[in-house]
Amino acid sequence: MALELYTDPRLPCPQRVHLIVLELDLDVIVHRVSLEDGENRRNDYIQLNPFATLPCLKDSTFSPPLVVYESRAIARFLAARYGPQLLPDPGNVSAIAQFEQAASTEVTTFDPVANRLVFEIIFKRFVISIAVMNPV
Ligand SMILES: N[C@@H](CCC(=O)N[C@@H](CS)C(=O)NCC(=O)O)C(=O)O
Repeated sequence: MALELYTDPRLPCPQRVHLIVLELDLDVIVHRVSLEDGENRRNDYIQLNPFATLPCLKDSTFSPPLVVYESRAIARFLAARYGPQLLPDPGNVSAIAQFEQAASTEVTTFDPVANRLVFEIIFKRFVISIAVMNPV
């Protein structure tokens, strides 16, 4: 049980991590966490990720096991640990600058717009149906 991923592969943030898991052909135990059933708000999951969001990774090759949440942080960690060929050479500052530029553009320019569109077009109806099924 070296690598365990807490996820729902249908969702966009977890998909960032699934992409790199596939790219590196990593052997990962997948724990599906249902947002619909509130499994992300259970105590055992909050212990792993206090923000109660997906995805979350546990790497038991560390002692104590390393737990990482935030999809981009997980992706970068997996690359650094298991696929450094995906990252710029640490001695090549211009390659690092271009990598960071692209990563920053994704977070600050692309994602805020794309995320909202994906929510409006795809996920809003699910959120509304969950709220209807589970009134406060
Ligand atoms: N910035 C975080 C966002 C994580 C996030 O919001 N994940 C969504 C699924 S795409 C989630 O778990 N939402 C449940 C909630 O906010 O209660 C990341 O990239 O991992």
